[in-house]
Amino acid sequence: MSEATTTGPLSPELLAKMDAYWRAANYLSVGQIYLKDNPLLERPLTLDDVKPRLLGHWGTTPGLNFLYVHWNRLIRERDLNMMFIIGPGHGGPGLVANTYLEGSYTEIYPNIEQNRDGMKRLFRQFSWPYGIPSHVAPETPGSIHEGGELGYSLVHAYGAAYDNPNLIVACVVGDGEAETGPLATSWHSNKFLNPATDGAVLPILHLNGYKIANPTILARIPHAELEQLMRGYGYEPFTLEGDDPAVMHQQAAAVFDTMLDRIAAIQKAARVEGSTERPAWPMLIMRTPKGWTGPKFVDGKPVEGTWRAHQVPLSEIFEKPEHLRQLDEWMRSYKPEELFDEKGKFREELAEIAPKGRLRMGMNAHANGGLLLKPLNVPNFRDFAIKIEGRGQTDAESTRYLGHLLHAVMEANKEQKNFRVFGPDETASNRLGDVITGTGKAWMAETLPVDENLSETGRVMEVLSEHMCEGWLEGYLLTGRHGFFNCYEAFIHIIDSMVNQHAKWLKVTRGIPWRKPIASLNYLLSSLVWRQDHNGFSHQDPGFIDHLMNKKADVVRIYLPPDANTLLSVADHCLRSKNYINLIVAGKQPAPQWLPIDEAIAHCTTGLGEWKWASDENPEVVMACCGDVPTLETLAAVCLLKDKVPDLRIRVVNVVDLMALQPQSEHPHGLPDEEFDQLFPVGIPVVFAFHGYPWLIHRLTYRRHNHDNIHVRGYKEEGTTTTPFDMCVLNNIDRFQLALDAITRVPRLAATVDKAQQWYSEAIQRHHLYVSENGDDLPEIKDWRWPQELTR
Ligand SMILES: Cc1ncc(C[n+]2csc(CCOP(=O)(O)OP(=O)(O)O)c2C)c(N)n1
Ligand SMILES: [Mg+2]
Repeated sequence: MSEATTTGPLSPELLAKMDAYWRAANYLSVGQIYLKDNPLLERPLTLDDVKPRLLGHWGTTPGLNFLYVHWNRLIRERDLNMMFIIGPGHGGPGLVANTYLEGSYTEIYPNIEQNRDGMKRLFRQFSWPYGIPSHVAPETPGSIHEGGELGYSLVHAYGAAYDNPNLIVACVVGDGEAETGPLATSWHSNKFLNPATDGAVLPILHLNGYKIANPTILARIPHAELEQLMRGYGYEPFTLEGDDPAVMHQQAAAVFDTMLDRIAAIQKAARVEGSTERPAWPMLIMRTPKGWTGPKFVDGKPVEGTWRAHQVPLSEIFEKPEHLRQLDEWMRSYKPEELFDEKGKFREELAEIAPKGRLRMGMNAHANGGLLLKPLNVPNFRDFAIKIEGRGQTDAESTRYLGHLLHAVMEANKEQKNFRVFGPDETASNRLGDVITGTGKAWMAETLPVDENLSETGRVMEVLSEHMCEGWLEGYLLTGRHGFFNCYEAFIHIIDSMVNQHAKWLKVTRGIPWRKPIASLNYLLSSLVWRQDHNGFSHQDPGFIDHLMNKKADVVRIYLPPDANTLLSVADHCLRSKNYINLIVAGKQPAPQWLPIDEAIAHCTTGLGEWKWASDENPEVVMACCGDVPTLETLAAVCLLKDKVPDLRIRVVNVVDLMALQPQSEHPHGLPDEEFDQLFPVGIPVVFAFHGYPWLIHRLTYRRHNHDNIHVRGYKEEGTTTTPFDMCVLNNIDRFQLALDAITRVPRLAATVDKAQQWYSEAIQRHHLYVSENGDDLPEIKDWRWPQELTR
């Protein structure tokens, strides 16, 4: 620290303590990366003290530690409710160090005591087999953001801040992270944040200049251009630049005081004076060296302030005695003897500058959202059911009924403000418009008379960025609220990677007793592959189901309700559930309605079952279906078969819960083998029409006794802008194909297969000619209804 007396808001005593606190955090961070013994450096370091594998990231860590100690001062002085989200989550040792220093780590993990032994264990466990991960993981107190996959810090921060008016979410954005698509767009989240009813996000662009091996773009454009960029995103940028700790502490304290005053003024204007202006929220550009306070040179090459500081700056400890010596010198430069007493306890006079109790960032309840989770009020979904008069006789847009329910959910939770609906500009298109009319859509930007339903208090969040929708929702859920994401089926893939990370988070938190369950992440996918009448091939991809299927069975649920009442039942279940990722795939186009509400509930409860009203006793073939269009085609195929082979005994089985197909050993929803065998008797052929890629059904049923007899039709990547039925024909999931499949698979009909093939070819030819000529499906296809006389 420079000897020069610096002026600023910090008294010399506080400045000295804050600097010591920062040194302690840096010391503990380096210790975690390197040491397995000798934590207080009570003797010269030897190779025996050093971990065999040096893993972790130093470069970003001192900057994070610097911020932490400054947040601590602000929390104490201003009594702030503050959370810290760290984009470069590889700075994990910093958060672990700080939560240890403030005491929250030991409270949660009592074996990591505040003494020499505890410190040794703290060091040893880091990046150690069965210890703790190198990143800001679910194991880290005070975190909701892992940060391993870069790009989502700012959306998570905003998601946490919405509807939390008293919360300040400090968010570090790595300057490399800032290059990612999701991060680049997430600055715009401020157009959706209402200073009157939401909390504040305090973004810090951590401009340490480098990524792993390259400079960052934002560090290599003129400062004025960077400021303009931030202004263009609607922020008021502040800058903190330098590397002399004493000067930097004073300047940081001054700039943070100003920024928090700005936040307070913005909130006062909105909350007391009734301003509805979109404010320019403060953000900080923090230009400090990467690997600040670390080794300046290693092997003659510059390290501090360069990309070489990214991971482990002295990496050849076992090969080069000079590295060991430098490590010893580096760690001693923090003066551990001034920071910890002879027992290894953090000195009282330093520890006391941290906030206490729940105000400590490691203990902030918002970062363990399950603690704050209030159950969602879900009105009785039966009240929104569609009345069924005759199977398949009425058409309805199933998702519209869900829209009614979501609207009611919104109303029922208006007071507790803990439910939002997210979507990339498709909520109305997905026929969920009812939910919008109630509360409006969040919007703090300009409005014009032509706009509809935009409101600064809107609770539907629409932005054309699946990343933002996903990230906001995750942040919202992780801080103890509820939500619902609706998206076109094909484009949900954009967030494949984000949902991976959320699934990992959920998996790990299940094994952490102090992390309380949070509300499930619920997706509705609509605008489905089979009905892309005006969009075509680019909009046809049901593969998100396959993607989610790879996740842990205890985290993922996938439902394909075939009509409105089953959709309502499934949605009710999902909205009430915890700690899952629920995927609901349901159509928005007018489609036949099959099940009265009571039957729908019973069907969804088992997840799959025989539709007795369409089935015969003692079946020779099982016609199985999953998804709304496959269900329609299957029932139409049954109808064709009844005409062609009147004595053929058919069983119709519908699957709502895809997971039920798996054996119980693979998934808790799996149907017991005996029940599966009753439904799909061994030796009886199954013609299975599936909404998605067909191979998934094989994967799920691979271990079932009758697997060899299961023949699946599904989407096989044949698509274009064509009629609904032609899409089925292109992918061989149409009624004619399914009927032919049944005839082909039933042994007693072997002699009729040739004739059936002939009939199939003629039917398909007729279809082709008609659609080519008329641009629409044959009336007998379009207007087909389940014949009432076939209902048992
Ligand atoms: C999406 C993604 N791409 C690539 C990586 C690999 N990676 C890890 S750290 C890093 C550099 C990060 O640089 P920056 O955000 O500036 O962080 P800092 O300099 O603070 O370490 C990269 C590319 C990643 N973790 N996530
Ligand atoms: Mg960087």
